[in-house]
Amino acid sequence: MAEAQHLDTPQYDAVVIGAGFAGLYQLHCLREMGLATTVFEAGSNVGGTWYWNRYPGARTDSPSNVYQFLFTDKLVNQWHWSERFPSQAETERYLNWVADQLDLRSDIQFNQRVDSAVWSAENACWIITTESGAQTSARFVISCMGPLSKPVLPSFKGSEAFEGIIVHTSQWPQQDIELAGRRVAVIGTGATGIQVVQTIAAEVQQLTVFQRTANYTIPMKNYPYAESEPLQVDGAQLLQRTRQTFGGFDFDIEHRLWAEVDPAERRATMERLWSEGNLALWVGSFAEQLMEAEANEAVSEFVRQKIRARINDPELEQKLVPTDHGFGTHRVPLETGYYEAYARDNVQLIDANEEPILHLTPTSIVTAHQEIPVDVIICATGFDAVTGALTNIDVRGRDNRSLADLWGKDVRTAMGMQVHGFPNLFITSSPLSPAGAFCNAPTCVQHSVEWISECIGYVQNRGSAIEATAEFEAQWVAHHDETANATLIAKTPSWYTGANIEGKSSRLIGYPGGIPAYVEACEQVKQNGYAGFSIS
Ligand code: NA7
Repeated sequence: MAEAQHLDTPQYDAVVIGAGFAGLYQLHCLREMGLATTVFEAGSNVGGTWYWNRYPGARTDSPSNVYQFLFTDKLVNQWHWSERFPSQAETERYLNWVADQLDLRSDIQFNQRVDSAVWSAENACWIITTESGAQTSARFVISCMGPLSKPVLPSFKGSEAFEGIIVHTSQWPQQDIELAGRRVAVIGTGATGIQVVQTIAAEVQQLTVFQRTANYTIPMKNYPYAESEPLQVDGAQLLQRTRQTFGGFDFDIEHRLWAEVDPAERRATMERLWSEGNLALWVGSFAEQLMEAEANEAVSEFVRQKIRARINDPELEQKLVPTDHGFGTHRVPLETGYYEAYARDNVQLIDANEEPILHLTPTSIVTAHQEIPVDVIICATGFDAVTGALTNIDVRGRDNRSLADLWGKDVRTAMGMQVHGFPNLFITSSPLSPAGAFCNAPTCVQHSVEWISECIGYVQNRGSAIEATAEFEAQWVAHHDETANATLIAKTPSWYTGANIEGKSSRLIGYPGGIPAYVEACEQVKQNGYAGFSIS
């Protein structure tokens, strides 16, 4: 573990971990404030999620008008998105362009995975050690590692002898994997698995999909923007708008009450939102559908009918139409031709609950009923979401307390910004904030980064350390729980509740009170001189 020595003056004002959306903007803001800042990035380039998740079919489920930086005219309307829902490649190119436009690269250290961060009370700074053993000290640390960056890989008996390729979608190699004409298995049918399946079905020789849980989906309405008529937005206005809507998009939740709208009008509303081809039916519809069983069942059945209409085979219908959870209680993926992929002769869908993988041979997957020859196994099996990236680092706060130990028992934060006991550590895409799970990522990233930057500016003039008080954290956790427990999402096992990781502390990982309520709470704290935080 790092030791605090010769650190009377920290080497940097701030260390940022991660160079995706959050890290790039955080670096820009701190540099604009005149703070000596460096970024540690595990990858060899910028992009974060869009650097790592290069699997076939990866694209955003948020439209490009709101899935971009809106904070400066230097960036808004200077990049011409080619389509409504950009691909991984285009989003990665965009983030590279942002890094160049803002001249960020000189302050980013690539191929530097952070191993530990240890608070030195004596010097009021963090000692950061990277995997290479190099040590740095900084007054502030800002975690910008994204909510979904620690992959979960299943372990299979026989995998060490398997002669083909086993790959997690978020660890897809830069040089790509040749899939054309090969026998491929995909494990997992969340947002990622669905994108992979619909993309590779026609290309591979044989595709076997292992599904544990069928998901509700919405057909993505994607379309190109003509070169001559690129997407144009009013950045300042749109940025403000995204902070006034429930999910951080440019559409808001339906403000009429479910109970006060007659069934025909409810149906018309669902049809209208469905046909938007985005996530509006999920986070831009009646609030009750995520809170009351009856409303939820009505929307669930509406979506089931839409899915059934796409499937001609009763056995496939049985497997693909979700019945074990309600619409929107899991992340709702957008899809394009997903159901049609299963009508192909070269595609087989296996219910992984009835027919789990027993073991691998050097060339095949063996289940209770069959042996399936495979060349490539693609694990679209998700992430240790929201907490995993930070608990993967040995973070030691005051009195040597371990963040991994704390969150292992109880995932808590103060408004998602800090954790009591960990001075000068700020977190973006944090547990118990909307950014953790229920927000169009760039909306929440821009908000969190701005709040954190202003807070650091405030502290700098008043002391050397800021830390959330235990009382404020307890208040936020209680408010979070009250808000969360009113939803059906908190009652349904998924990665939102930590259920995909054995032994993970169970608490709804994202704050589901909506962006406006969250932004207002953060604003109140700031207006009151960072009430709830102590400065020393
Ligand atoms: P998700 O949403 O966590 O999906 C993972 C999928 O993998 C899900 O269908 C899981 O089934 C399945 N899974 C996980 N482990 C196994 C094993 N061992 N065997 C079979 N199936 C398994 O991750 P994604 O990457 O799809 O999406 C994450 C986010 O990225 C998404 O929300 C968007 O925000 C973008 P389960 O549902 O647990 O039964």
